[in-house]
Amino acid sequence: MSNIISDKAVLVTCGLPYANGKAHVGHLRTYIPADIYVRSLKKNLQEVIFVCGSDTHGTPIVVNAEKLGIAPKELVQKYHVHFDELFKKMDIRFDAFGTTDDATNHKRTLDIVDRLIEKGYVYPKIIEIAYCPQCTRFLPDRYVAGTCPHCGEKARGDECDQGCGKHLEPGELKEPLCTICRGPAEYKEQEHFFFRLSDFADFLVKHLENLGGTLNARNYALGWVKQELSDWCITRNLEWGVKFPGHDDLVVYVWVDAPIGYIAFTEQWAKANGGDWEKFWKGDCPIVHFIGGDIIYHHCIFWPAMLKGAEYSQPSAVVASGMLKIEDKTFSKSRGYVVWVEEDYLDQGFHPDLLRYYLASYTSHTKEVNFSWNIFQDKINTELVGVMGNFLYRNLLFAYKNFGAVPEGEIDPQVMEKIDLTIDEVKRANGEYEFKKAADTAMSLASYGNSYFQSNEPWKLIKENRDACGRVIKNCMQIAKALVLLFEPITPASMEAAWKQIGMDSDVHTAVYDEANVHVVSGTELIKPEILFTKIDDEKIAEMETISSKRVKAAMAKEAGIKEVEIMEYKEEIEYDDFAKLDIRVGKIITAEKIRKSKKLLRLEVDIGDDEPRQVVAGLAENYEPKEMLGKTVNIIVNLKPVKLCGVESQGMLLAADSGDNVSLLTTDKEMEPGSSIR
Ligand code: B3M
Ligand code: ZN
Repeated sequence: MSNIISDKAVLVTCGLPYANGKAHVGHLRTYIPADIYVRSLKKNLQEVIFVCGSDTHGTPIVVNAEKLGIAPKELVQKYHVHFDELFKKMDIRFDAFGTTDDATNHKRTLDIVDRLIEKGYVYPKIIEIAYCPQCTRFLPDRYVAGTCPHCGEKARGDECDQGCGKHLEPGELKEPLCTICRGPAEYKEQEHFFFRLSDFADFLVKHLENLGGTLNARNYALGWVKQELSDWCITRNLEWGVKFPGHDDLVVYVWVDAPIGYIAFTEQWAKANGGDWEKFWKGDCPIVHFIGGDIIYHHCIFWPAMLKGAEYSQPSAVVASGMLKIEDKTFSKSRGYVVWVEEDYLDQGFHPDLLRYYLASYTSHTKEVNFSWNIFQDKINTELVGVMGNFLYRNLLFAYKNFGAVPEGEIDPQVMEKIDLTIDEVKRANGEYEFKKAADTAMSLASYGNSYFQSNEPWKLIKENRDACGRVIKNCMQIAKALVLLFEPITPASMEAAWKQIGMDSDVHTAVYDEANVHVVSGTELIKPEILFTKIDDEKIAEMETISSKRVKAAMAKEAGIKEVEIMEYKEEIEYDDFAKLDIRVGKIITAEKIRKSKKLLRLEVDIGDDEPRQVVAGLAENYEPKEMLGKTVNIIVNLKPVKLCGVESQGMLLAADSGDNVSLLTTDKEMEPGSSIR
């Protein structure tokens, strides 16, 4: 795929996190490589602007706020701050980090939507929308759950998240269910607005054929365009969001205003820094989107069509990362398959650089990653500590102890050549979004350094030929300098420390790759080096594995439970008076026996505080042995009309909980007198 090498500035964006929950390692699978890419471009003398922000609209936010009983604004504010701080802690440095609820984004969205309307790309249409008769409201997107019409898996209103991954239009979901009250939903007609996506099919084919980035994004999208594009419903019945012009009861679909956030954040960056946002969005400076592999459709189909329709520039590249899984389950915070960045990682005392290295170097960017604490430990201990850290420390310590400064000597042309080749290779790999290859190549220079040190035996030379020893060490210092520059994009904080240790007083973050060609200066004083990376011990990893596997087990149990209650339909609403008609009392079982001729029925006598016990026939023979029922305190309805079951009169009914495969008699929390009333 083509490298974005440009004499113009490049805009890099990251998919916007929904501001409705905490950051997990799955998020970082996209943001860390994007940050590495940006740092690497800068090291290659490329001007880059890096923007992102919180996605604050849409039903993921409103549903969560509603469940928590707070206003959407309050929810998004909290998580916006969380993400902003967390990215800083992970050394992911955006030039702007806004929110899609900012005035800039409302304005930009309206501008684009108005323009699309003006140009005839938007039309009204009556469609069927899921509606909940219990909650008396329309159910957009995640307010409704059901079955995917394409693959039959459980799905959300707007996407088949556990099955085929397809985007779903309103009205497509089968067996709709309200996610708030869990009752059955129905479809009702309503007017909505559609974007003429189908008009853009030819444009999209051309656009995608020239699109840079990773092949997964381009090829999936080309496949979709070549099938068939249906027009796209761009309005929703919500109060929270960007109002659809002229319709106060409608907002635009979150996938309209969320990507427009990329433009708004560029505008905000421009305003704060005296920059020009139009050179990207109306000019020809390249735009590179980093996204998760699950939102390719939105970025490669909806988004470029919308931009084209409104006469804005389109993205040059879409870089889609493979998803992160935990124990083979797709990361999902709502479902509980998750490793939190804060409590499971940073708060456990792990350095941000370790996770950055692991995520960048574990596997190629487009592949799925199965998060594993063991592999994390192994990669850190053998590579970062064993190869890179080892080379820097042994060389720097030797230099510091024996020379106190960068020694005199010539730089070996072979060493220079190795450095040059490595840098070229790393630049190319990063430019091709091959972050694993870039990390491995950088690491190979550390291995080279170790062999160079080892084979030249400076610890022997220092006794025999101090000058020759100095020459070896000076060459090692040159290798170290190149290594620090190469690793700065991956492990920036550690390389800041390493840069000082090799005697450099400039800022390693703004230093460029070309500096690796500048010879280290003999006589530069050295400070006592410190160990940069330390091994992660087995106990810590065992502890982390326990936390993870407990969480996954709990999530699986929760999922299994949800399936059973989900299909329960709710009965119609009743008045209090209806309830008050029931006479329910506490009773104690004094007799229990099987009824002959029946598998299910038991004959019971229940003391309800009267002179005479009540005779009750209960369908509990498959759940209880008669003798285990004796003496139990129960709840009994005493004013049901008597009925005869298997020839035995039943003068009441016991209350029991029933989950489908389990039945449990209701009893009282404290010892209660027979005859006490229940209300
Ligand atoms: N907020 C998050 C997601 O679906 C969504 C991304 C928006 S990017 C414009 O992964
Ligand atoms: Zn409902």
